[in-house]
Amino acid sequence: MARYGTCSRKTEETDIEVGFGLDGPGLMEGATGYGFFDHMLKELAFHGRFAIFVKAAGDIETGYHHLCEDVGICLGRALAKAIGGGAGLAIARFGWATVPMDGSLVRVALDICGRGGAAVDASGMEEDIEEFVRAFARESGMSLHMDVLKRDNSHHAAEACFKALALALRAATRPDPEREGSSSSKGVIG
Ligand SMILES: [Mn+2]
Repeated sequence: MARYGTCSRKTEETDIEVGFGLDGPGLMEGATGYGFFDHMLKELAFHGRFAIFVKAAGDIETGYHHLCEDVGICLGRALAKAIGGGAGLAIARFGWATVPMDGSLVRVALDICGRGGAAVDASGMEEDIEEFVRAFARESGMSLHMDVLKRDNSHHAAEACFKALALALRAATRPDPEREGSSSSKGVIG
């Protein structure tokens, strides 16, 4: 069964349709209308071997805050659907990665536990992009820790954040064939 989730959401500020697949092919299709953000989502898809689809329109005349946050809400919900609440296939659940990009170094650790939240110390990352990360973690139900340990410039720091997120999320969403049922000792994720 394909591990793929979708989400559509329309507000007075944005109109968004997304899809998130866990099993390849490592491509992002569509566009948000914010070139740098698209660059980051492509990195997330490529290094995570995910399928990300995004169709987004928004009030970018006000800046990119609403757009980034709302794409995060939608992709987070789509990811949660793709994982399926942990009711079916057991997943590794935890993932971590430390990723360099030139002079920047980022550490990400995450737990797909059903209790979404982000502790982000991402000096150098744009606030709008950080807002995406927070919404994505919250709505997908992952506990995410993301720390920029070193930064040379904001582009490299942000890109290393997304590459580290991709590798950690890829590891966490891999099926765990040695486990039957839930990935939690409680019997349910959440
Ligand atoms: Mn780049």
